[in-house]
Amino acid sequence: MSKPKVLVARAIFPETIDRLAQHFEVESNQADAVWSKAQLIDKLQGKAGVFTTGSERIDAEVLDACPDLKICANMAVGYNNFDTEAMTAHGVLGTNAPDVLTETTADFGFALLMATARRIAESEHFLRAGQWTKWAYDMFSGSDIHGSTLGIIGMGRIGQGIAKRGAHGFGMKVIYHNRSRLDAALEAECKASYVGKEELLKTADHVVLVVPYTPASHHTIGAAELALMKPTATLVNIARGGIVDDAALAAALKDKRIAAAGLDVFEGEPKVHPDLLTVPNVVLTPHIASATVPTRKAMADLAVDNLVGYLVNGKPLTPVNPAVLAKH
Ligand code: 8YV
Repeated sequence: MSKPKVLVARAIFPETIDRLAQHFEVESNQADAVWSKAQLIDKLQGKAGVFTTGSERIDAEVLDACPDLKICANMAVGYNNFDTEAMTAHGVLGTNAPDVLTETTADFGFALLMATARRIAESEHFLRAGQWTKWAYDMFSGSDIHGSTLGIIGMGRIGQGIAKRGAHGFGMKVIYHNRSRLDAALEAECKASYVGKEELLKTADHVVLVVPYTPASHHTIGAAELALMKPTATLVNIARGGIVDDAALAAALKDKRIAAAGLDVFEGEPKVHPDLLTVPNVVLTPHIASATVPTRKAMADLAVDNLVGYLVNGKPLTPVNPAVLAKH
């Protein structure tokens, strides 16, 4: 019997390709070409599965044009690149890569918070530019992390990881806002108190965003929300581009309406709003929150496990639209 065909849409670890090749006829993109939608559709012809990253949009147009497709396995916990409604309607399963990246991403969220509040990137640029000629009492004074109030918007697994780091490691008071309140045991574990969004924005010294991107979470932070924040506050976005109105944020940073921001994700990335590139009080990183070798390998492995689980054994591990399974 011939093996099912799968496409790997982006360059990935050679061992990931080797694992897939044990079960499938694999077409890969190790040259890491950036495909247009038409090219993706062309490559998907005859493929039963596709290994995607957050960069490949799977929507009704793709699905209509690829009738053989059965599963899209995302090497990402976020899956806003999937039109899950259209996928379910077409009987195409989507899977994501949760859990394996939680601690690594929480580490990074905390690192970005610290770099932002303590002005690490800005001061390093100053030093490299040869501008450090003498010490000064107010040179790059930032804001404290320890003992301050950490506000987390989006209290899923990664948000909880950041809460624990803040509360247990740095003695922070943790407040959070989420679609639904955590149960009492989890709140106690995270030492976190539930508050409304407005109260969080008004009282937090540091606001960290970890919400999934949906039409409802688009511009969770815009000009009105930034206006509620303390002028000394920092904002960190490790969630998705589009959760923050980047133009409004750039204006707020320029006018010092908030102290600083740390951004790992951007509206329309890899493009970055030009005004963000010119303000000094922002730390910018290229969507690397999950980027450690073991974690990226674990994410890739989980995507492979989902492809094998579904196409070979009929049992995917982490489906995002399980309604497709019920149809069988
Ligand atoms: C990925 C991410 O690296 O998991 C996610 O949702 O944002 C990142 O960890 C990125 O989406 C590429 O797949």
